[in-house]
Amino acid sequence: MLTKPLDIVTRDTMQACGATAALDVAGGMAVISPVTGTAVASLATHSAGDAATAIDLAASAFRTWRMVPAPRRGELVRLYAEELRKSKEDLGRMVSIEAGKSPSEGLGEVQEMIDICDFAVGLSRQLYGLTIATERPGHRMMETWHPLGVVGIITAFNFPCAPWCWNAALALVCGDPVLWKPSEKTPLTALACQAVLERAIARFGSDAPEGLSQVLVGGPELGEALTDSSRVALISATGSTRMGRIVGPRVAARFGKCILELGGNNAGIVCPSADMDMALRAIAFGAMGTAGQRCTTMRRLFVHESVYDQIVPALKKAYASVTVGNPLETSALVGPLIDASAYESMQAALAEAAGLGGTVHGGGREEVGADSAFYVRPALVEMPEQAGPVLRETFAPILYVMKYGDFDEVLEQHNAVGGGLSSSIFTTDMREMEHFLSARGSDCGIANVNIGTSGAEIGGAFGGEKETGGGRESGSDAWRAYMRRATNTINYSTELPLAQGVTFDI
Ligand code: UN1
Repeated sequence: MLTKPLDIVTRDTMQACGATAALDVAGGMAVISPVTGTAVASLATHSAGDAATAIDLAASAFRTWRMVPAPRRGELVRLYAEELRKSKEDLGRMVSIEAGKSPSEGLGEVQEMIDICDFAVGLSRQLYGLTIATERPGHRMMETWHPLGVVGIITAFNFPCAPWCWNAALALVCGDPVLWKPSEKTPLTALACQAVLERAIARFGSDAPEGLSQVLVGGPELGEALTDSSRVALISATGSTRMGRIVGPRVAARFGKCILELGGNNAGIVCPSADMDMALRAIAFGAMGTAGQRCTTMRRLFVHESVYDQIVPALKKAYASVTVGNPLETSALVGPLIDASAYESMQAALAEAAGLGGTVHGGGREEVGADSAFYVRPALVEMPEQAGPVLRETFAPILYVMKYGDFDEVLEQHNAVGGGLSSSIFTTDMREMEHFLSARGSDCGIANVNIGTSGAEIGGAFGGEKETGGGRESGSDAWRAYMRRATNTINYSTELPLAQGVTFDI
């Protein structure tokens, strides 16, 4: 049991991070912890006017920051990684309080922030451009990467800090100030991350301009202010496909740039040759971890008919026995849903699945503490076919299981949904594996073999296709989205030959 009420634990944790925001503003925005379903803070919010002022400040910070050498910018991110290491326990606890994650998953999210900072520090010396052969004698052609401008970052409740940091760490080394609009459900974690960054900025010194990183707390009007401002060069938005359908066209209308990381409808395929024990454990984490509230959560499972009676009973057992409980007071593997509306969408999807002939195992409410907290037993649903709710993302722990016979057909079924984020195959057959990873295989941004759909490392590019939005964040060459490319042609000869053999003699 916690020795203090949750609002006091919250206050202590925020203080330990160095966050000074008033947490008890009369009439402010209530921050509800899904752990208890009760308010842990009441925060002042920003207005659209405040957002405009923040954009002004960020735009002026850009003028300074873009001229600071990239390796020096990397030094700020290096200091941030140091501060994050010091505050890892506290930030992890904030994630657990606000998003309801188990301590291990809360800490894991902070570790993702540390990892991307380390990556970005190295990157600050590797923002390479190409040198390109020219057709003209005495000429040289090259690409230069320049800072892009202010980056607006919109994040979702389920990962209240890591996706911000994937964006912010890269943006900062690339020379871009950041403006963060966190989910209204998880503003405290954002304020805590900002406070920890401010400690790094204080150590870094005066090269860091005022307004280099700012947080905007409040409702959708703040996201709109960022989306619609021509002074915000890039919007990186993580959240639902519904949100992406609003943000994408608005940013495109002003020719701004966008990175969209939206919903997924991620599937696994269990082939006859799979290592069944390994598959079982991977599916359990992928489908039930974080109470099914990851964009990478496994939501569909195709099982070959020859092994269906082997793996499905084992899965049913795991679903019936997995521990569901208060993540701050027990070692439960599955914590709460974020709120009542998540619970209602889950129940609606289960009822719809049953109406289509699905057999639902689990999925009911578990009494854990107050009525205002929504804990559920994860649901395993055996479906006769891929239809109804199986075709869409319900942000809750529901795994729809279907039988397959033919490998080519299952690949078609796998790709026959809107989401295109993550995917897995469980097989020890090399041909199946390679087909799954080939051009006619998984159409997702992430395609895995013998691991689940979730829990990606930061070193790879993260994101997906189709209704997932097409953006890529985090590792690999995702940094290019935060910079603008200039192609430079330099003539060091005494002649002026024109390309393509064109003549123009005056
Ligand atoms: C998300 O759910 O928005 O791959 C991000 C994963 C994590 C990131 C999830 N590294 O599950």
